[in-house]
Amino acid sequence: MSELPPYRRTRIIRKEFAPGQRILMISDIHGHDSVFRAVLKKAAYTQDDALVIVGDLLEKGAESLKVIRTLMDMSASSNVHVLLGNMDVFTIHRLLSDDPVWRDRLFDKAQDMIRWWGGCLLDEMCRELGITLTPDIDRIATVRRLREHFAPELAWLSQLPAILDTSTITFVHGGLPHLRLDELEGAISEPYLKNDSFLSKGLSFDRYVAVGHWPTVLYRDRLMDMSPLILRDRHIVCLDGGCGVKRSGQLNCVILPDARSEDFSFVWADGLPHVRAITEQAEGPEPTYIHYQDRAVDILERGDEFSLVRYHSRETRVPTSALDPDNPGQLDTDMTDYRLPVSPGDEMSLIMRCGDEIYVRKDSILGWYKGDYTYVAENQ
Ligand SMILES: [Mn+2]
Repeated sequence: MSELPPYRRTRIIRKEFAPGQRILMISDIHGHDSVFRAVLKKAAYTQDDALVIVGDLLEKGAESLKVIRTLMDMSASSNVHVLLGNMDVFTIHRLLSDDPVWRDRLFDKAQDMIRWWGGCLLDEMCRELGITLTPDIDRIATVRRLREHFAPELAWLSQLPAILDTSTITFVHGGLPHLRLDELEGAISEPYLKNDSFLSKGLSFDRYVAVGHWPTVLYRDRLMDMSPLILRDRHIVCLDGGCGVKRSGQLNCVILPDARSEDFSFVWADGLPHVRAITEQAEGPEPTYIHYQDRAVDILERGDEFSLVRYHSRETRVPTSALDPDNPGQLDTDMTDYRLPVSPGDEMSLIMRCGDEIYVRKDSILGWYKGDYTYVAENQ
């Protein structure tokens, strides 16, 4: 325990929001600076609002460095609170640890991250210094230069707390076993930051716990709904709309008019093109939701655009492009065949085209639309 660096220990900030102060909570920005700015705009954010960023600022996007600098600036205000997520701690540790295992992980993962997410913090930092990330790069010398040049950013990240505690809401990236926070303080924070499928643990609390980390869509069983989950009986708020983790994701911002209110609302933003429906579409039959954690299928008929598959005794169709080329019989993503109810004028985020249909998100719900549409000039 003694050699644990401070950023891996549970640090807790305690404070009270001012009466009448709006509270905005956002998690899992994951390197999406422009989407973060868009969601603040949609929320009509002002500096009088309390803003809580519930961890995972970094990676799975191409603007991690921008997110760090945006939040460094904003958190000069006492109304802005930024918390660590598991991805942030991993990234900081990879950059700051002298353990070669962690340093190698930083470099070994970089190319995959660039391929999957269009960038990674290491690459962004190198680019700013005019360094090209080649396979034979001198890792020790590179890290030394990055630590020196990005000392302010790394120092800021390293001092972020894991938990923000108030008398009505406690904020933490992953989840908590209980609210006796004194018992958690100073301990390794990883179980509270990387608390997978927190809701499934069945816990409830006597005041609200607001978490990110686990996309809410993973808790849903019928429709692929990315909106926040508000469980009033258990006092849990799940924020993560899957921004960065999946192309179909959205960045949610949950809003409370006052700390003593339970009148939750939310806005969201994404980086996708937006379209407006021209033709009506009736809702389809009972949809099949192929869950990410259970995405094995039997391929019955492979087509150019769509393929017919069997999933848990149901026949459904999936875009052929969603079949994992390296893993026959498995999708490389979650998927639904839901035909959305759509009225002329409805706005939707365009995720992909397949055949003469489009896969969209409308009102936080994923599904298919086969009709005429126009592009909305300005996203948001
Ligand atoms: Mn996370």
